[in-house]
Amino acid sequence: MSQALIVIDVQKDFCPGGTLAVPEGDTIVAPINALMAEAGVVVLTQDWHPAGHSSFASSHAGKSPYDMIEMPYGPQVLWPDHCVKGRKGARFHAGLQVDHADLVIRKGSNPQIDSYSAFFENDHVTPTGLTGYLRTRGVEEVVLVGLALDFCVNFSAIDAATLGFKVTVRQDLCRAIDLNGSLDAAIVGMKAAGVSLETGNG
Ligand code: VGL
Ligand code: ZN
Repeated sequence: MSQALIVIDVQKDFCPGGTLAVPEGDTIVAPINALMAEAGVVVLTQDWHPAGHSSFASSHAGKSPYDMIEMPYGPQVLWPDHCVKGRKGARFHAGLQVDHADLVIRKGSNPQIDSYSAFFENDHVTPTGLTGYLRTRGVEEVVLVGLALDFCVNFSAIDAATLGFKVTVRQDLCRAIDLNGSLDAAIVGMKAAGVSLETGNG
């Protein structure tokens, strides 16, 4: 069965020095490069927001980063401005060997809806198109790595499992934000969805 490696959001803003830095986010770059070099289908995702995106705290008067608000599609964490399309922070980490990619998929461009998952926006209805790409390439199994384990990797893994893909998350090649227990909750949720969490090749 055909397998795809999906590398989630290994971008400057999610690495140390970025505006929404994930601790140790840069330490996974070299081993992800090695994995991409051996993978069949390689997909990179890129968080790609317009300036003033509704997920930014700066877009909401009186709100601070990491506050929660209610959006029409459910609760939403408010983030520091990050991954604004065209700006430096939205670029991939400089060490990521993007030449390995078959497809780069950008998400989060709708000003009104956040998009953690590589498959759907946070309304869980609007598709990114990735499902069709994977299915037409005969992919049945996906391996996920990247940032952040408790947000974009988590949502992508659960959607992939719900869509019927066999899903593995390489936990050693992810790093988490860990906001108010989000990491533990993500692990419980992924396991419940049938995602296998693995470390190394064993
Ligand atoms: C992400 C928060 C906001 C992620 C993206 O890539 O996990 N987290 N936007
Ligand atoms: Zn984002």
